[in-house]
Amino acid sequence: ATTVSTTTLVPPTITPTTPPTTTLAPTTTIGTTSPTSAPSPGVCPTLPANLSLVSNAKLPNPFVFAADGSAVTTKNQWTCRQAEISQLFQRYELGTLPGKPASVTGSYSGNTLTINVSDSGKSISFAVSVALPSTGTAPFPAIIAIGGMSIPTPAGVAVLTFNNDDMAAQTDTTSRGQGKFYTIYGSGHSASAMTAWAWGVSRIIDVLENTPTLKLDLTKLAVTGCSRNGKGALVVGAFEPRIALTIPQESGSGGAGCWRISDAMLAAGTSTQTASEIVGENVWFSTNFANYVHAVPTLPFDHHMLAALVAPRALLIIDNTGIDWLGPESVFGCMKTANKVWQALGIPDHMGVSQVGNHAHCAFPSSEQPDLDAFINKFLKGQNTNTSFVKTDGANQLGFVDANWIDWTVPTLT
Ligand code: MCU
Repeated sequence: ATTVSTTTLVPPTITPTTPPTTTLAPTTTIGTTSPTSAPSPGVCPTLPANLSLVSNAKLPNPFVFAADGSAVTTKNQWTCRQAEISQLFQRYELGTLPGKPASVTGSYSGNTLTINVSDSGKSISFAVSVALPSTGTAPFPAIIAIGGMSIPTPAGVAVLTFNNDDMAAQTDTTSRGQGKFYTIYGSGHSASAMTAWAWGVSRIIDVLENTPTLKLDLTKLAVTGCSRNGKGALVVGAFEPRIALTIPQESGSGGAGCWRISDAMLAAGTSTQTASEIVGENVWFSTNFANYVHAVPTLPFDHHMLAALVAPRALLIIDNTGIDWLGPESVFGCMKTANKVWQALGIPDHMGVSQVGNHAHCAFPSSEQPDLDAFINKFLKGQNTNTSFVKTDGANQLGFVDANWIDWTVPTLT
C-alpha cells in the first residue's frame, strides 16, 4: 500500500550555500586505530595520504580498494577494505576516532554505571543509567540507547541509556568542540559529535568488560537511537565491533540515507535534507566534510558503505516512508544497496530494512513489531527467526531503481 503521512519534519531554515574555500582538500591525519577490524600490517593495500578523488555519480563500489583499484574477492580482503572504508569516513566525513585511552575505569552502583577516563593529564567521568529487565535470566542481553530508547524495550533485555549530548553537544553549529570528549582531546579535535559518541560507547563497553557485578552478556549488545541519535547509532555500530546488533531508527540523511540519492531527490523537487544543508545545521560531521558537500560525487564512499562497516554483524534499519525531510527513497535505496555486502558474505538475512509510513517521527508503529522482534530474538536471544526482509510500504520501491545507482556486481567472497 502507498502511504501518505500528514506528519512532516519541519526543515530548519536552509542556510544559503557558500562554495567551499578548498575543494578536494588535502587529507587530515588519520588515527592509526582501525576499530572495525584489525588486519595484519602489510597485508592490506595502503591508502595513500593524498588520494586523488574521482567523480562518480553512482553509489561507489564497496568491493574495490580505493588504495590501488584492486578487487575484493575474499573475506579477508573485505576485512582490509572495511579498515580502508573506516579510514575514508574518518578522513572525509566524521573526523578521527581515537583508540582506547591510557586509563578507563568504572564502577556500578544503584543502577548507575560510572565511567572514568584519563589520558595525557586530562580526566572525565560520565554516568550511564542501567535498567535491568524484570524477566529473563542473567547474564542479560543489553541495548545501549543513544539519548534514550525510542523502540519498545524487549522483554528480558537490559537498557543502558547513554547521554550522548554530555559527551559531545549537538544543539547547533555552536556546539563544535563542546562536551566531555573534547575535555580529554581538546576543543579543536577533528572528531565530529557522532565520532565522539562512538568513542564514548566504546568506553562504556571497556568498563562493562571489567564489571562482573553487572551481569550482562557482552556478546549480545545492541545499539539504537532515533533521528539524529539514529545517525549516531549507525556510526557507533560501524566503529565498534563489540556491538552485535545495530538498530538505527528514522536516521534520515546523514544516517541510513545516501548523500547522492538525497541530492537527486532535492534536485527533483522533494524537500529533503542534503549534505550541503546538514553541515549548516549541526556538528554531526567533521569540519572537513564541509569541503565536500558541494562535490558529493567526489566522495569515495556513500552511506551504503558506512552501513557496510557493520557487516558481518547484524543491522536492522527501522525507517519511516512518510517524511520527505528524512529522504525515504534515499534511505531505502541506500540500505537496499548496503544489503549487497551481506549478500556477498553469504548472510543477507543479517541485515534488514523495515520502512513504514503513517506515523509521527520516532513513534514506533506496532506494525513493525514483528520485524524488530525477529532481529532481537535472533541476535540478542539466539533464537531461529526469519530476518530476511528489505522492504518499504512505499509504492514502486519509492522509485528507487538499482540500475540508476549501481554499476558494479556483487561478488561471492570466499
Ligand atoms: C533526522 O534527524 C534530524 C534531522 O537530520 C534534522 O534536520 C532535524 O532538524 O532533526 C532531526 C531530529 O533529530 O529530530 C529529532
